[in-house]
Amino acid sequence: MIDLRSDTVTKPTEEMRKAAYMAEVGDDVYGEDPTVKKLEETAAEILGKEAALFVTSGTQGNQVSVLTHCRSGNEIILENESHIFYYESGAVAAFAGVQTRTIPGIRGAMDPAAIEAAIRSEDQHYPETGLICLENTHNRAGGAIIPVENMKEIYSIAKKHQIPVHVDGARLFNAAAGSGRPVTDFTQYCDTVQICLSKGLGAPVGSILSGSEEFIKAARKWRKRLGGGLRQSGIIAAPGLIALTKMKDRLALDHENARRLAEGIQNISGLDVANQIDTNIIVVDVRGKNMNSDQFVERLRGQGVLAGTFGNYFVRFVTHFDVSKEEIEKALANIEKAIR
Ligand code: TLP
Repeated sequence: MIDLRSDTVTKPTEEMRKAAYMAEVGDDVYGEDPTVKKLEETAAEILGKEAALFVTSGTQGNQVSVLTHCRSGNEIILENESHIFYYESGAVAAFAGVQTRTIPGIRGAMDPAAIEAAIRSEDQHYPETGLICLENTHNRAGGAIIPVENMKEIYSIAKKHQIPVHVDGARLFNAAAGSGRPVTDFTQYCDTVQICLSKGLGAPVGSILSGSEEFIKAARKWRKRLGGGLRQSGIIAAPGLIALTKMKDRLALDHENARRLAEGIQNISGLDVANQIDTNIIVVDVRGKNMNSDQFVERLRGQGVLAGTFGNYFVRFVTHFDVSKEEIEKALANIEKAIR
C-alpha cells in the first residue's frame, strides 16, 4: 500500500526507536524527566519563545492554548475551515465554553481588515474577543503557506486591541521549508504556537505548545486538568527530539514529491488538482470522472493507493517521508489504472 492519506501515518525511524529505548526518564509530573525537559527547552529555542510544553497531540495543544488564553463566554476569531473549528469535535465549545467567529480566508489567509471588523467593542451585549487563531500551513486550503506579511498585519491589529494570537502550526515547519524562511519569521508574529512532531517530522506521538514562561505555567495546569500530565514520557519525547532537530531539513523533498504527484494527476483526464502546491498536500477534484470522493478512494484502494476524502467530490493526498520518489511514480501509474 502506498499510504498518502496523511503525514500522520509516518512510522518512527530506527534512530527514533533506539532513542526511545535509551531515553533517560523520570516522572514528568514531578518535573523530573530530563528528556522531556530537553525537548521543551530545545523547542522553545527553535521557535523563538521563552518556554514550551510537550502535549500528547495537536488537538490537545490547540485546546490547552484556547483554555489558557480565554474565559468561558469569550469569542474567538478563526478561519472558516481551520482545523480548530472544523476538525476538533467542537472541543472549544465543549471545554473552553467559547463561541467561534469564523472569517473566510483566501488560500487560508484571513483579511486583516475583516479580523479587525470582527473584534468586539465594549458593550454589555457582546462577548469579549479572547483570541485570534491562525493556521500555518492551512490544511483545508491544501497546505497553503500563510504569508509572514499577513501574519504581521494581523498581529499588529491584535496588539492594538490587546488580543492574543495563537498559531496552529501543526505543519509550520512545512511553511518554513516551503517559503525558505526561518520558522522564527513566522513565530515572531504570534503569542503562542502549537507544532506537531507526529506529522511530517515523523515522531510517533506528540506536539509542542510554546509561548511565554507565564503562559506555559498556566498551560501546564490546563494540560493536567485534561489528563495530559504524563509520567516517564521521555520514552516518547526522545523520538520527538529527533523529529525536531533532524527531520525538518528533508521536508523540501516531500514538497518536491507533492509537486510531481500533482503534475502527474493533472495530466490524467477527468482529474483536476484544485490547489496550488505550496507544501505537501494535494487536493483533487474528481467530478470530471463522474464519481464522488468515496467511490474514487475505494477504486484507488483496490490498486494499492490510499488517499482521504475531503468533502463529497474532493480527495486529499499528503506526501511524507515514508513515500519515496519511486513510489510517487508507482502511485501515479496505479491511480491511472484505478480509474481507467
Ligand atoms: N490533521 C489531521 C486530521 O485531523 C485532519 C490530518 O490528517 O491532517 N492542526 C492541524 C492543521 C492539523 O492538520 C491537525 C491534524 C491537527 C491540528 C491535530 O493534530 P492531532 O491529530 O495530533 O490531534
